[in-house]
This record gives sequence, C-alpha cells and structure tokens, in this order.
Amino acid sequence: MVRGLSAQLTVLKLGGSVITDKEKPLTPNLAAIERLAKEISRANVSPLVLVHGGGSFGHPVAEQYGLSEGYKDSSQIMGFSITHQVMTKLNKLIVGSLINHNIPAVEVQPSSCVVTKAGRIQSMEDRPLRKMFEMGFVPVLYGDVVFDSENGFAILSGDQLVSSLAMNLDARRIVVGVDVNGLYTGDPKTDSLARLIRHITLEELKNLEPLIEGSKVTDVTGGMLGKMFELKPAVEHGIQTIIVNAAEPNRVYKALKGEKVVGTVIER
Ligand code: IP8
Repeated sequence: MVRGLSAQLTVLKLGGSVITDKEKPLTPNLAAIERLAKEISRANVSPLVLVHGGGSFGHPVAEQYGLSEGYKDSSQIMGFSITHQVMTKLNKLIVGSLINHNIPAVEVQPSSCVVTKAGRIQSMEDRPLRKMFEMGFVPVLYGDVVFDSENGFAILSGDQLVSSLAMNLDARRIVVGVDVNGLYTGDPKTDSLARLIRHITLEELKNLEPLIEGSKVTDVTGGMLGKMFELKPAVEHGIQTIIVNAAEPNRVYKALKGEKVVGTVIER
C-alpha cells in the first residue's frame, strides 16, 4: 500500500508492440494510443501508474548502437542520447493523449531516477512518485536507457520497472497489455495449434518456459520470455497479474476494472 492512500496501486504496462508499429522504425500507432487513453480514462482507476515499452522507437536504436551489452566504446555515447530521446518522443505522445482525456499524467524519466547494477535495478528515487499518487497524478514511465554502476549504462525494460514498482509500492494488480491474447502454448502468430492459457501458476509456468517463443522482431529485452522472467518476482510477491491483448478494444478497460476478460491470469 502506498503510505497515505486508502486504495492499492494498479500498475499498467502498455507494450511497445501495441503503441507503435514494430515493423516500421519510429512509427507510433496513434489510433491505439488514443483508444487506450480513452479506455484508461473510462476505467477511472486510482492510484494508477503506467509504464510503456519501446517498440519501434527504443529497440532499433538501442540495437544499432549495441547498447544492451553496456558501455564498450565512445561511439555508443550518442546512441544512448538518441535512444533516450526517441523514448521521450514516444512518451510525450502517450502523456499528451492521456491529458487530452482528462487524466493528470506526468512523465517520469527512468534514466533520471534509476541506477542499475549489471542491468538490474539497484536504486530508484521513488519519493516524487509517492507524492504524485497522494495528489492524484498518474505517473507515466517507460523502458529506457539508464546508468549502470558496473557497465556504464544498461537498457531497463518496462517489464523490469513494472515488477519493481509493483513490489516496492505494494500494488494490488498488474495489467500487462500486449499484442496477443495472453500466454500461449506456442507462438500464436506462426503456430495454429498454439492454445491460449487462461490461468497459470508459477509452477506450471516453469514447465511451459521451453515452449514460449521469444519475439521475432527486434526486441533487445527478450519478448514474451523476458516478460515472464521479469513478472515472476511480482507474482511470487502475491500481486495478481493479468496479460491481455491491448490491441483489442476494451480488454485493458475490463482488466483495469477487474472484470472478466480474455487473457492470462498468473498466480502464485
Ligand atoms: O520495450 C525497452 O523497453 P521494453 C526500452 O519495455 C528500450 O522492453 C530503450 C529499448
């Protein structure tokens, strides 16, 4: 529970594959952003924190400069700046759309408040966030390049942020919006026999892991497998986690409201 608040926090992740066109560099999916802002506004859940992914903004640039292995040479310095800059551009579109729908959204830059150690969050200044919740703001964070105490810099995925925020702020629910209906027994985009899993425990997830596909397009933080790896600690912590298709109208709305919805519920 966030101190001073009577309700528990909801953490919403909007996948980069939904809010951007992952096949076309630096191309937002403005229609999806607009629809999702409307759904979030209609759901009227508070307190709420939003985290979005990089999609065709952060990932191709981070890959071009080889940022995922940390600092190797000075040619990457500009790459860090550009990756961060494109992420802020995407973030502005999301925040702008939320504000247009009357949500008091505020950008929070991970690169300015998180330090990682070998890619894992080592410290995060969360006092501004706590104050924002207390005052009714909706902070909007994103996967970002951040400074790393061992490797100079690192790529911090939105999923690692989601899990860490949810645990530190004792969230009630995590809603993860992706571009498929949830977790499948294979890759639903290429395998017609892949079956949607409506409910899974951590124990069952362990057996399924060899079947879960990594993402096919450029995703420097590991696609669906990476997502599961990051979400597990939050689920272990007892936080209800649901993966839904954010590309389908009303799924995010229903998940935020705690209504029955097509998706995958992951539980301890
Ligand atoms: O899309 C990665 O965030 P994600 C962000 O949540 C960058 O994995 C900078 C590639």
